[in-house]
This record gives sequence, C-alpha cells and structure tokens, in this order.
Amino acid sequence: SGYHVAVVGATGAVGQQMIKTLVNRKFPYNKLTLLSSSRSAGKKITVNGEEITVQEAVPESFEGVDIALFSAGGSVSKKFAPEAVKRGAIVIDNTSAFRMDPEVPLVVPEVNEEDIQKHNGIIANPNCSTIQMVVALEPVRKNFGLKRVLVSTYQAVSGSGAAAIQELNDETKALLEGQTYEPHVLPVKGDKKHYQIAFNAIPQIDVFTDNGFTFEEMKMINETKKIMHMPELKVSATCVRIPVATGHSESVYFETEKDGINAGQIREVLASAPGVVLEDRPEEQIYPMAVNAVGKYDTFVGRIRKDPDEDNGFHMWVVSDNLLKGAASNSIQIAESLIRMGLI
Ligand code: 11C
Repeated sequence: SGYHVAVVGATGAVGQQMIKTLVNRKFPYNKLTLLSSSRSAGKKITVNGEEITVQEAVPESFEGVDIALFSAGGSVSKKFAPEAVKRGAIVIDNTSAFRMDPEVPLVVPEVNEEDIQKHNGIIANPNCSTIQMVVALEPVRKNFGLKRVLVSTYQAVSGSGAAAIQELNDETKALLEGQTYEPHVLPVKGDKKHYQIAFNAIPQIDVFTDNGFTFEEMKMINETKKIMHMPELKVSATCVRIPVATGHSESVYFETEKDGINAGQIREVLASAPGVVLEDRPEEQIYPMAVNAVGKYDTFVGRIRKDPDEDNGFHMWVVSDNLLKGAASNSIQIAESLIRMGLI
C-alpha cells in the first residue's frame, strides 16, 4: 500500500523541506523519486535512513508516479507537469505557472479544500505570503464578512531560494568584518540591479509589472481573490524583503462587512481557527515572531487591534514559515486532502 511520490526540484530550498515534511508527517509513500535539473542530478539525499540518488527530470520519470510535487521553477512545471499528468500522476505545483488558470484549483486546505475536487490533474499551491494571509483572513470572512485588505510584508530571503540565504550570510559576515561584498542574487536574480540585503530592507520582491506593483504584490492580490472566491474583495499589497533567513511576517489591515465587531471577537474566532495559533498577549509581550515560527506548520497571529478611526477596520500581525506552510507543508496537506477525500 502507499503512493509513489515524486519531488521535482528535490535539491532546492523548498524541495528539501518537502522531503522532510513527507517524513515528519508520515505521509504514506511506498516509493520516493527525487528529480532535478541536470545540474543537480547525481546528488545523493538520505531520506529516513535510505540514500536516494537525484535523477534528471525527463518525461519518462513520471511513469508510475501517483503524486508529483513540483518546486523547480515555473518553466520546469510548464514543461513537465503535463507530462506527469499524461502518465496518470496528480501534480501539486508550487510555482506560479498554473495558479491563475481557471481550470486549476488554487488551494489552501484550511480555506478552500473542496476546490480540490475540480482538479484536472494539476492543483496549484499558492505563493507563500498569500497562504499565511488567507489562513488568518478566512475565519474573519466566515464570521464577519470581509470588504478590504491592505497588507505590508516583511519577507525572509529563503523565499528567493537557497542562493539568497547564502547571500545574506556571506554579505553579513563580509560587512561585519569590514570587507566588501558584491550582491548578485537579491532582490531578483534575473533583474538588472542587485542590492545589499544585510542591514537593509528592499521594497522589491519579484520583478515590476506595468502598474507599478511587483509580481509578488500582484500574486497576493489575485491569488487571495481566487482562493477566497471573492473577485470583488479589495486587496492591495506592498512586499518588502528583510534580512531574515526564514519566516515571513505581515502587517495585515482588514475591514469587516459586519458592523460593531470588536477585537475580542476577532481574537475569539482566530483562537479556534484551523491552522492558526493565536499569540496575542501584549501585556506579557507575547506576539508572533519569525524566529519562533521556523520549523512549524501553523500560521501565528497576534497584535490584533481595532483601527482608531475606521469602525470596521482591524490590524493584525501574521507570521509563518514560508518554506513550510508557505510551500512544502501546504503542498503535502493538499496531498493528504486528496487521500482523505478519496480522490486518489
Ligand atoms: C518570495 N513569495 O518570498 C516569494 C517566493 O510564487 O511561489 C515564492 C514565489 C512563488 O520571494
């Protein structure tokens, strides 16, 4: 019994966490195939005491695979996801390649698990900063309605991959030792200019779009509406990279549809919401922080307070491990939902 699972992008920052999460959550796999680009093929990864050699992904790699977890960049997903589906696999794709395709469900199990039923072979995993925000917003929407969301993010460098973590470490060390460092990864590897991330905050994640927003900001806007089934929801975002290795933080302002709600009621619904851990005791200086979220599957919410001027407006601070709930563990939760719902 069990499933043949393939991880595409096995040597990347998210791929590594996918493998760990499959083991830690005791996912029922009977075979694990690790795939990558030709560059990383041949590397050996020890999984649960068993050494597995990473193979270069080719269409035939997906023969006999039941579930293929993709996290090797959009172009790899575009090329190989259809090949995997053709061979009978269900693809859970962590890139932005198919997220806004109307035929592809975009799923955060705590919010829209039922959308999985409509899949045509591919299920998309949302952007990390979107996932943690909708986990915290859904209980509010369900109980009090939602009119508007304004978010500013404080995002960790691991969202940009393993090379960005290396850059933060090398650059910090170099600058502390009085040496120079030439940034070459952040804010965006493929963009024209690169900037110092150590001791800095960079208001650019992903490249700019024509409307002045970055792609990361547009992903938060568009994906939130799709996941919550609220095309009319007003959403806006400013995404900022900060010198933290792992754990995205977000300042989220939202307005409820219902009038007369107080912060205690928001706190109450979040305290019992799936996937949420409420950490909100300012009198004891208890609030979510990135360093405490690392390695956890949950989304941590605190600093909940009513806006001083806007009757239906509230603020909250939302933190999660961007490589886990933001990527790997959300993908594996989707696979668990497929099994629980009898869809595989
Ligand atoms: C970041 N959110 O922190 C990005 C990484 O669309 O899956 C994830 C990009 C994506 O840089």
